[in-house]
Order: sequence, then structure tokens, then C-alpha cells
Amino acid sequence: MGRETVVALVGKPSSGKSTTLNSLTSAQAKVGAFPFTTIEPNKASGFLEVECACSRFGKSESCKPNYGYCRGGKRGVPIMLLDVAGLVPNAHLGRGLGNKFLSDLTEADCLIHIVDVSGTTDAEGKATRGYDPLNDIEWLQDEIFHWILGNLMEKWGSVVRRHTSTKSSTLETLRQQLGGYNANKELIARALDLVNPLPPLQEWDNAKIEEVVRAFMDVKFPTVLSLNKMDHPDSDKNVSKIILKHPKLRCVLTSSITEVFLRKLASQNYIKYDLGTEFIDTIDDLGPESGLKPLDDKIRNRIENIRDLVLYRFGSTGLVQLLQEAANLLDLVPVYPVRNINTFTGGSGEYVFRDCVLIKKGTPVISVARKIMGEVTIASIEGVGGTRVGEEDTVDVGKNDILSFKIVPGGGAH
Ligand SMILES: Nc1nc2c(ncn2[C@@H]2O[C@H](COP(=O)(O)OP(=O)(O)O)[C@@H](O)[C@H]2O)c(=O)[nH]1
Ligand SMILES: [Mg+2]
Repeated sequence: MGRETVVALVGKPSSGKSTTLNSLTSAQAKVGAFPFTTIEPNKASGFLEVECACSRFGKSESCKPNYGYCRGGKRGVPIMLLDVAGLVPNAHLGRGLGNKFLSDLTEADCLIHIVDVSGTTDAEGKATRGYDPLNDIEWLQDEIFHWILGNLMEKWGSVVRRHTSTKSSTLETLRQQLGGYNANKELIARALDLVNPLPPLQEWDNAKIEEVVRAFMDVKFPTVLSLNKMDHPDSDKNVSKIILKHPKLRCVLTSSITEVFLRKLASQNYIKYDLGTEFIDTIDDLGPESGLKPLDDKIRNRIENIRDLVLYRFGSTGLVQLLQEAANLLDLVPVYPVRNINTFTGGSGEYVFRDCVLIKKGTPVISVARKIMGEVTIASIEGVGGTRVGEEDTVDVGKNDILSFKIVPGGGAH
């Protein structure tokens, strides 16, 4: 399998990164084993909720994913989350944990910037009151910018000399300089497309280099803001300020501590919680035949508070939507490789759509095949109805997203 999509959670200390990671990873239902082999303390598998292909074909009854879950046609597809701690103002100069976070960042396909909008923590994460979270949005982007720019400028002289003496293309030279951030040629080309005009590399002045770095950041680190701690009474006015000042930023209002609490109550059978919605039901709502545990006053009050302060005001805790927004940013499409294109089962057995991978929209199906099957010789690719799909046809939601790869018998690695 190719590399997984990685979503990195970034933000100053005490903004709620760890809480968010926890809230997204302890799914209430029993879920399948991890698809990831190496699990580190700051890494976990979250679940991106998508409309499962099984609902399109009325096969939800027999949908049983190998990884993640499917409940009534809503499928949780595993997605790797990374808690990147240690980003503080001037981290690129070696403050805080210094450059450790920077190597974590290179793994990321996109960022979720957790912003504490309650204003109760300062730029370093220390307790305060009335801090303006607008600052955090700006310094964090600057921090990443200075890190990349610094690395590039350090050796710019020799980069240019080499570039001219080897008569390389701008793309090749940048590929060498920026490839270390886990950026392939295609990604760097997309960044360069954003720079207009683009003179020959040896003519770039500082302003042009900075523009290139900004463009690179846009494609390498697309960012969703999680405006977190919205349950706090001071959050409203800060949220309005942020949206007024940065109308184009993608942001989602969240309360990760609420999500952690609700998932815990659900796993302990105090409530039924419909993930991503405002709906929670207790034994008071559903009666004893629901099998839910009776509530004591403390839990009952806390649930009432959560309904008033979070669920009814904002429609949900925002956590499910947060991951969906990140997936939108990356244009991810759930693609279902199946062994049998008529029954959608995998080889033997009655269960359908056992596998699902997240693929960037517009990817040719042959690249999907490579990602899933590795370097085997593909004889043909079939789509729904057994129709033949061309290698260069691309995937989209509902289009070429259910595929069966036929490999050449005995055609192993080449
Ligand atoms: N009110 C409120 N507090 C939160 C929320 N999320 C996290 N916190 C609190 O903020 C503090 C820091 O959270 P933590 O996840 O450890 O932050 P990290 O340093 O970014 O990993 C903890 O006391 C959390 O309980 C939230 O949504 N609302
Ligand atoms: Mg933490």
C-alpha cells in the first residue's frame, strides 16, 4: 500500500491538540484493527465519515469493512492523525522543542490548526484572560514560512550556481531543494503555477523567493482552522473577529472537550450519540427499554449544559465536520477496490466493500491500482457493471470509485 493520508494537528501549547486527537480517535463503536503498522504516541487513526458505496446499492446489511466501520451507510474511513507539539513563536530559531516539530510536519498532507478562541491562554499556552487569538493564526503561518525560507536561503548562493552550471530546469532545482518536505514533482509544479510571473531562477530576488515559498506552503500545507473551546463564554466575540479579518480561511467551530466527554458517555452506555450531530438521547428520552444506564444529577446537569452551550447553539461539536473539511481541502474521494465487481465482495465471503482507500480526486485509476496492488502487472481494470475502465480514466465521487483490478496470472513484480 502507498502512504496514508496524514493530517497534522498543529497549534500552540494548550490549544487542545491532544484533546482533539483523543476526541477523534476513540470511536464509540468497536472498530477494526489498525491499518497502520507503526503507531507512535502522537499518532492515531481517526475516521473520516463518508457516504458508503453500500448505501448506493442497498447493501448496507452486508457491509463489513476490514478497517474502520460502517453504520447504516455511514462509513468511517481510517485517516492518520498526527499531534505536532512544540510549535511556539520563534520555534524555527530553536525555541521550545526547536526543530523537532518541523520534521513531523513534513509528513503532513494538510494541517488542522487548533486555535484556542476562548482567549484564556497566551501565545505560549499559559493561562490568561482576554488574549486575542488572531495573533495565533498569524504567527503560526509565519513560523512555518520562516522555517522553509531559512532552509532555502542558507544555501541559496550554491543552489543558483549549481542550477546554472547544470542547466537544470527551475522545477528540477526546486525538486531537489523542497523534496525533503515530502513534496513530489507534481506538487512543486502546482506551487510554481501559482507564481506569476515566474522569471528564471537565477534572477529571483528575495521578494520572489518569498513568493515561491508562500506558494509552496499553500499547496504543501493547506490548512483548516479549528476554532476550539467554543463552549467558553468569551469565544463568540473572538470567532466573529477572526471571520471578519480572514473571511477566506476555512474554519470549523469545535469543542473537542465536549466530544471527548460525549464519546465517553456513549461508550459507558449513558447516552446514544449520533456522531457529528446535535442528537444525544438518554434514558429520560428513550425510557428504560432503551437499555441505557440511569443518570445521576451530576451527569444529567452536565448533559443539559452541553445541549445548551454547544449542541443546540452550534448544531454539533464540530469534530466530524473538522475532518471532513480537511478531506475537502485535499479533494479526497473514497475508492473501493473489490475482488468481484458484480457482488462487490472480496474473493470469498458474503461481505461487501471490505476495503476503502482515500484517493485524490482526478487521480488516474492506474495510479490507484499501483497504490493498492503495488508493482504488479495489471491486465485490466473493471468498474461497476463489469465495464472496462481505461488506465488514464480518473476517479471522482460516484465515478470510477468502485474498481476491480485484474492482474496478469503469474505476473509478479516487474
Ligand atoms: N473549555 C474547553 N477546554 C478545552 C477544550 N479542548 C481542550 N480544552 C482544555 O485545554 C487544555 C489543554 O488541552 P490539550 O489538549 O492538552 O492541549 P495541547 O497542549 O494543545 O495538546 C486542557 O485543560 C483541556 O481540557 C474545549 O473544547 N473546551
Ligand atoms: Mg498535547
